[in-house]
Amino acid sequence: MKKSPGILSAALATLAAAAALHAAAPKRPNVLFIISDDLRPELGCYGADYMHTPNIDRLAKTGTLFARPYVQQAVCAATRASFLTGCRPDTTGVDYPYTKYFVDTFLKEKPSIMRAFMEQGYHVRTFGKVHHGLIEPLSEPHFKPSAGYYVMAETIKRTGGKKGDAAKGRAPVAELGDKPDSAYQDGQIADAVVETLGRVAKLDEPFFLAVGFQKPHLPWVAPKKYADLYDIDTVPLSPNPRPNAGVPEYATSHHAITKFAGYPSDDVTVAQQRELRRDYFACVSFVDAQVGRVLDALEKSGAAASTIVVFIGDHGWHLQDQGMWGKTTNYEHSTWSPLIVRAPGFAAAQRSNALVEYVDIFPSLLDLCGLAQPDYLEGTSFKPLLAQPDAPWKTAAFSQFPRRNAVEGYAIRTDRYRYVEWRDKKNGAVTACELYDHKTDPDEIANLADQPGRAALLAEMARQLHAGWKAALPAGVANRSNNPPAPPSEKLRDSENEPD
Ligand SMILES: [Ca+2]
Repeated sequence: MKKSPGILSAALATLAAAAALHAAAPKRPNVLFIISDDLRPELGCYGADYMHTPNIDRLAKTGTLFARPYVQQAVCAATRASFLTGCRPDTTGVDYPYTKYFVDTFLKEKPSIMRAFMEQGYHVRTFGKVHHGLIEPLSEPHFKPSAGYYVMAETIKRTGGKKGDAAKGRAPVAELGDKPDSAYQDGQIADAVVETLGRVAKLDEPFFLAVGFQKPHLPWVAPKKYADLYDIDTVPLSPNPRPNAGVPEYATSHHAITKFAGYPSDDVTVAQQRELRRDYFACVSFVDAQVGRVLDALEKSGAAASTIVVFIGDHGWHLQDQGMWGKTTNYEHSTWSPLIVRAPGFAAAQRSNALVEYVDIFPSLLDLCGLAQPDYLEGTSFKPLLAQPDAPWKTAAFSQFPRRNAVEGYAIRTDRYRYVEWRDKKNGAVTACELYDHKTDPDEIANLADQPGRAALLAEMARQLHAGWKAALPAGVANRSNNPPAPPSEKLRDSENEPD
């Protein structure tokens, strides 16, 4: 379009004024947002002393470890649609794959956290698996690794190197090769982040990098050196390896591992359990090493002191727990996933036992960066917990999981209990309840819902679940993440108080 000189010069003047304003304003903090796929909090810093996770542990030592974060729906697409938009699964409408409505309508009206930061002046790039099967146009192109799921020739020959082969029973559940990190997807992702950090740290505008490592999602493919960190004979076994008694079959329904070659659909032997757990742990240590490379590059870039680092999973996993190898439940093992936050200006080596939710991440990052908050967000900024980790906080965290066979489960985790209510999708009638007491049963083995003398407790749990997430917010926190507006400067306040 041809512009008249007058319009052009006016536009330039506006740009110049904006640039002057930008130069005068302090630069906002950068954000390095790291996601690890299917990562349960079985990490050194979460108390698993047999794990080799020195880099995530060192991040925790320099930031705040949230001991009890919960995801809203324990499967890749649903949890990502939720935490990337700051809305809960019933609002996004995403259960398994991203829906056309979510991509074409919802995300246009309610932008992802990446787009929200880009629209507020950040340089934004994504790497690997951030969304589930969606790549958004951002400040620079998304980085997709070129490595396949399997990297060794004999495996590739056997399976064609495609994940889809798992469904045909041809692909192995694990491949531990004598290969360098950069032969694997997550190694290539770390390479790209290291390169990008070196560039974007020099930009005038702040950066937001969303880094999606793809392990420890199945198949458990990683360099062999990470498996060698573990002595298979001492790999701990699940404390609750059998399905819970007295719960409906649909409480556990997903046996992801049985799609792969060589593993039975029912009883996995103790030797197999140790081997499988070791393979998962190897992938966790592999991701940990890539996190270390990224953190080192952040230090080297000179931007570490002005960068917020957030590390999360996307949901947990059952490693034989409740008889399951997979996710997609309303249990602790699926809904509990890590959250570590390091933000400039807050103390190091902190731990918060507050109940927080992944839906809180979006409003928290906007809050920490001083950015505008959309009014529809369904999470709550946990910034106050960085200042005071033991501040009174939410009374419950909410999760859900629908089953395709006509029931849906809604769960709350309170300080002491997990309560799950399964309902008929058509009429809402309660078909089953589960109640676990974490004070006496942290592994969620004994369902108390059918035991005598529990009626009052069950009624109270049901009341809290039905009251919903807004009723569980800390006192004094509105159902918006916004902190109160910043108080006026001292000078302004003084002048306002002066009598005329
Ligand atoms: Ca996942």
